[in-house]
Amino acid sequence: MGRSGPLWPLRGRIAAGWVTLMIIAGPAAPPGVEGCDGCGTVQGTVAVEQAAVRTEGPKHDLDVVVFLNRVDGEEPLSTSARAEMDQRGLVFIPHVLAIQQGTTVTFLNNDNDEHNVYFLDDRTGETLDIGTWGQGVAVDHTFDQAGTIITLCKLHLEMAAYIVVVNGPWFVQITLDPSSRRGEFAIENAPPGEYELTVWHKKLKQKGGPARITVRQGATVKVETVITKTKYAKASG
Ligand SMILES: [Cu+2]
Repeated sequence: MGRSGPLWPLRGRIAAGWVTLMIIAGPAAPPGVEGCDGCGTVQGTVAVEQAAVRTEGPKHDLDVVVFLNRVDGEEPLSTSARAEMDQRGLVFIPHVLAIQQGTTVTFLNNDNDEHNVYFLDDRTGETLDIGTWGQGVAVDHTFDQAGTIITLCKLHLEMAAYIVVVNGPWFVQITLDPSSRRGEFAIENAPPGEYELTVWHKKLKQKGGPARITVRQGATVKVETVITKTKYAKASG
């Protein structure tokens, strides 16, 4: 899931720089590192265990972000990419947005009502109000630090979205299959090295915590992961 079938054959052309197509195709293809000779692929599954999952409505629980962090001393990478988050029908769209640090997000208002945007850093509890504006207005904000930013509107308490900022280009956002509660992912163009693989979900935690993986030259690493309620997710060791 997470990759729309008809667009999939175009992926090679998207990677070659068809920026317009990439926007239409949405967040399925992570930027990776262009022309990464000898890089590897991390491929796997995400399954939900011992937890209820809401499968319908604008705030469903099917969004998952999988990302790699280098743990071998290589510096995190930044980007000047751009992304968008809309406010339409009293809903932030998308509900989950995964970006690389350095990305500038344009916050749009397509409703008749005014909307506010403020951020709550899930880790530090810090908040930042970037303002309140009316229909047709767009405000940019650049996210320079990795972390989960809960995005809220002070005028409509039911509005909430999650911006997952990762510190490298190796991430993918997928949608779990609503009947099986499972999803598959592939992260390409990872240079050989040591990584931690994190599965992010707004409510559930990765069982056993982030998984340590080694990417070898030109190889594919397979990883099966489980997300579950926090009380079942503790690492065993
Ligand atoms: Cu609002």
